[in-house]
Amino acid sequence: MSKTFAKLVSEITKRTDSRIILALDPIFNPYSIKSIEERMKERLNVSTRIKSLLSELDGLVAGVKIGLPLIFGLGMDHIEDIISSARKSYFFVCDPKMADIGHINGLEAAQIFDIGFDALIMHAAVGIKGGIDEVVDLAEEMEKGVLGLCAMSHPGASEHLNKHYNELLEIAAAAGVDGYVVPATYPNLITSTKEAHPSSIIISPGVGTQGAGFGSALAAGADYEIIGRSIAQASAPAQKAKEILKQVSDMKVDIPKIAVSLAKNRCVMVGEFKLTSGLMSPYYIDLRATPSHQELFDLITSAYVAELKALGIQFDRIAGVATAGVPIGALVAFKMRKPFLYIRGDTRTHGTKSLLEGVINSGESILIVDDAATTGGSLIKAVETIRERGGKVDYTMVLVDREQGGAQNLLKKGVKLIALMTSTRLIQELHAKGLIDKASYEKVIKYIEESKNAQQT
Ligand code: BMP
Repeated sequence: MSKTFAKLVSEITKRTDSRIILALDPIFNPYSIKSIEERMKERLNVSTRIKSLLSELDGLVAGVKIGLPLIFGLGMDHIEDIISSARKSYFFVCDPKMADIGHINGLEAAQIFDIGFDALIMHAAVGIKGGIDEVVDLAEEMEKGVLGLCAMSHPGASEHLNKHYNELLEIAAAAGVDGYVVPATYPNLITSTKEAHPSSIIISPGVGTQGAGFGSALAAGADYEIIGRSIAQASAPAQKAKEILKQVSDMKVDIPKIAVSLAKNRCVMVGEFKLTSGLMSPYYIDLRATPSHQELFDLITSAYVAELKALGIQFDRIAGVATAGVPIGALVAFKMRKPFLYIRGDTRTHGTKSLLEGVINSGESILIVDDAATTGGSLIKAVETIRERGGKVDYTMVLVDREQGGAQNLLKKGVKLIALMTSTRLIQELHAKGLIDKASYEKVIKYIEESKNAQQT
């Protein structure tokens, strides 16, 4: 772990307030030019253009990632020159996707670090002993960073590499890397990685040209989005970067801020609580009072909106589930300019005896909103009620997934659960902010893990 790299990254990010890492992969093949003299001139031209691009993007982008195409094309001397010309504005990550024996990795890493790169990316698949270890040791000695790659963004990554994600992540973590490259096209991997390694840096490629939405990886828990072609090949790169930053800031889901506000307003508590199911729990989440706390209510409902936009989910109406899901869903629907309806907690004994209040037209797609999911029982009841009335349900959404089988039970009904955070993440944030003590933290995490395991048996 390099404290210097982490400090550099955090200083630059604070100054720029940008979560973008620019991937510099210009379309450039000097070897198509036969004259060596002309080739050298072209290298100089490209290098000058890159320096001017970096000065144009100063303040809009936090880091720059340079991979093998540009290193091959320009040669390391030009790369060194580019880095030194923009040293104060960015952190520089080399992306050789290193995957050799330790000795060779070490030879490459020494050159990469010597010319000024702050960190490099390497495949976790080579393993620690005689693989990653030499690079991590060298990085520590030279105060540089190592980012482990355990999954990739392209579709073929799911054929083999991404199936082994958890094993590879364990290897990279045990090797002592500073962070991980986690694809934006597989957002669940980002969320689980952030949960397992909250203080590691997560950088995510795959947004923009490869299909994931700008801001989607950040919403899933990444620290940075790696963006290449969408910015570098835009006709006005700085303008494009500004547009992306605006889009990302509109979609910002500030989990730590929400967690703190929930605790301060006593919407999440640790202690001994009896749940609706009769089971005891060492923590309690109750969002019924959130409308009484204006700032928190606004923060939460905007987070639902931001996440829905980040995920690009399309629907016709929002249905809230009584009780807490009604005010939350109503405000989310209002903010998104969608019609709202709600599912009652009990059947009325008079009038229409309907569980559903509001309007659904047959075939419309309905997003169901609630505050938290435990086993998913009330959400499933809502799904069934809406389906009986001719509505289509593909998604349900909550602020907190208590990780007690809700997502799995809903999936059995063909419905996906979108959760802004898991209870593990919520408790981690509260512990990190000093709002719960170590003993309570450990007790709650143990309870969550045990109830997860109970679901699996
Ligand atoms: P673009 O935004 O133009 O698709 O660029 C993505 C960048 O991220 C490229 O430099 C690529 O090498 C890198 N990358 C990726 O796309 N997927 C991965 O899984 C890992 C990467 O490093």
